[in-house]
Amino acid sequence: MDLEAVSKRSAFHAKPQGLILQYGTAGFRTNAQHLDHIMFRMGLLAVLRSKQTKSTIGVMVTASHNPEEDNGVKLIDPLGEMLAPTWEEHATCLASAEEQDMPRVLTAIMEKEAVDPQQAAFVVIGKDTRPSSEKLSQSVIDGVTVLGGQFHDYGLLTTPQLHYMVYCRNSGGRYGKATIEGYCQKLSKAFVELTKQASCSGDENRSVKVDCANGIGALKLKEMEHYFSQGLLVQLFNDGTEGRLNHLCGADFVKSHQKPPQGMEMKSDERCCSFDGDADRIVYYYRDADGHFHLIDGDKIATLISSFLKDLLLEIGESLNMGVVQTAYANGSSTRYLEEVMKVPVYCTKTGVKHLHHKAQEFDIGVYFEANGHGTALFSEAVEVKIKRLAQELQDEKGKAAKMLASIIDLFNQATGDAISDMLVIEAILALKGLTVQQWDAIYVDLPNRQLKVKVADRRVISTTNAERQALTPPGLQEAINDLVKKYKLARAFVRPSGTEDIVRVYAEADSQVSWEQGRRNHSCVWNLTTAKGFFKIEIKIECTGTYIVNSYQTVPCCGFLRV
Ligand code: 16G
Ligand code: MG
Repeated sequence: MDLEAVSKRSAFHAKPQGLILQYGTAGFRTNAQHLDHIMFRMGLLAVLRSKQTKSTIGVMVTASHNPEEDNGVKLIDPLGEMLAPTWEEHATCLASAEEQDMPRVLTAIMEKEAVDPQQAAFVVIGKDTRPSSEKLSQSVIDGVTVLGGQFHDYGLLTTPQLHYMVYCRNSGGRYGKATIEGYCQKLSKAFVELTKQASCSGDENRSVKVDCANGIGALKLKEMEHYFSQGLLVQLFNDGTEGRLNHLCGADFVKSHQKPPQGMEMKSDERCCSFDGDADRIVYYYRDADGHFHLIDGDKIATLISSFLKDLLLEIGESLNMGVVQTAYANGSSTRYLEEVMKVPVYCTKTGVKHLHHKAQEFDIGVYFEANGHGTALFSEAVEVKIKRLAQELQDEKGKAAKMLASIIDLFNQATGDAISDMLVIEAILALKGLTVQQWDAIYVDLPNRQLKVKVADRRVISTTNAERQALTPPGLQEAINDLVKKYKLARAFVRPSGTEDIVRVYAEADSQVSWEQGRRNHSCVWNLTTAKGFFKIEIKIECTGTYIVNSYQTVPCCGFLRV
C-alpha cells in the first residue's frame, strides 16, 4: 500500500479543518459541499473492508429523504447488509482525521482489523439523482483506485438495488444476477407467477399511483415498466421532470405531515403510494368518499404481509418459526393485532434498519418494518430451499400455496427494504386476497398519536434502554413519564435522541383524541424536571378530556427546554 500516493491524492479532496462528521444511523449525511473528503475516504475504507472480508463491498451515494442540496454516503456489507458497527466507528475516525493524520488512521484501522494489504479488493458504486451525486461518486472512485481496488460503477441506482447487487455478487449467483436486468427479471418473474393465481383482476384493482419523490425511484420504475405490461398499471407522479427532490412529496413528507404529496391527482378510493428519495421506503394512502386522507404506514404493511405468509404456511401445513420486528414507533394497535389476533410473536428493536434486519434474521421467516415504511421479509436459506422443493412436490391446494410462497420469497429484496419490491409484494397480495385499499386499512384502527422533534442544548443528556422505550437519564424522567401515561387508557410515550439529526424525538399515543381547539379539555398534566446539574429541563404536557385523551402537543424550545 502506497501511503504517499494516498496522501498526495487526498490533497485533492482535502478535509476542511475542524469539520467533524459522524457515520450515523444511515451513514454520513450533510450539505453536499462538505462531503468531498468523506467520499474519497469512504472509497479508501471500502477497499479495506473488501480486503478484510474478501468480498465485494458497496458504496451508495445518497441522502435519502433529505433536501436536494444535501448528500451522503453509506457502505454496504457483503450480504447486502448495513456496515458492521465496528466499521462505522472506523468510518467516523477516518472521516474526522485531519489531513496530515489520515494515513496514520488508515494504517491503524488496517492493523486493528488485520487487513492483508496483498488481498484483492472489489467495490461497487451507486448514486441517486441529486445534482451533486455525479462528482461525489467520482471522489469515491478516486479513493478506491488509489488503494489499488477494482470497482464497478453502476451509476444511477436505488439504494436497495445496490444492496441487491452486493448480495448477488457475494452469494456466487445464488441470490440472482448482479445486473439491473437481473433485478428486473427476478422481481417481474416472481410477480407474474404470483399474480397468475389471482382470480379477480379488473384493471381498476390492478393500478396504483406512485409518488416518486422526484427521485431515482421514477427512473427505475420506468425501466421496469415493460416487464409488467399486463400485470399492473403503474402511474408515476413526481417523476423528477419538474419538481425538486423530496420537496413537498415523498414517503417522509406524507408520513410526517399525514397528507398527500403535491403533484399527485388523487380520486376517492384510489390506491396511492409514495417512495422516498432513494426508494428504500414506501407508504400507502387513499382518500375516502368524504375526501378524508388515510395513511397506511409500515405497520399495516407488516400486518398485511405477515398475515398473508401465515395463511400460506397454514395451507401448506408447515409450522415455521415466524416473527415480526418493529420499533418503539409501531402503533400500539398494530402490535396488539399481531400478537392477540394473529398470534404472531412481535419483537421491538432500536430505530434503524440494521437493528430490525439483524433481529429478523433470527427467525425462519422474519418480517420487519418501521412505521415510516422501511422494511422487508427475510427467509432463512433452509426455509427457502424447503419451500422451493415443496413447490415442486406438493399437489392441489398445498402445491398452489407452496408455489405462491416460493414466488413471494423471490419478490422480496432480502438484502434490505426496497420500495419497488415492497410495492410489488403489496400489489400481489391485495390482488390475490381480492382486498381493496379500504379493506386493508380496516384490519385495525390506529391509536391516535403524535410525534415531534425538539431542538435541545445537548441531546446526549437523554439515554435510553429497552429498545429506546425507556429513558435511563436524566434521572427521574422515566418515572415522570410513567406517572403521566398511567392516567390514560392504552397510553404510551417515550423520548429518545435522534440518530440522524441534532434533535430529540418525542412520541405519544393513547386510545382517543380530541383536538385542543375544540376546547374540551378538562384537565392536564404537566411534568418537568431539572437535572442535577440544572442545565436541562423537560416539560411533558398531555392535554386530555375526561375520556382519557392524548391530544395536543406544543413545542416551545428555548435554551434547552423541551415542552411537549
Ligand atoms: C434513518 C434510518 C431509519 C430511521 C431514521 C430515523 C436506515 C437505512 N435508515 O433514515 O431506519 O428510522 O433514520 O432515525 O437505517 P432517527 O429517529 O434516529 O433520526
Ligand atoms: Mg431512504
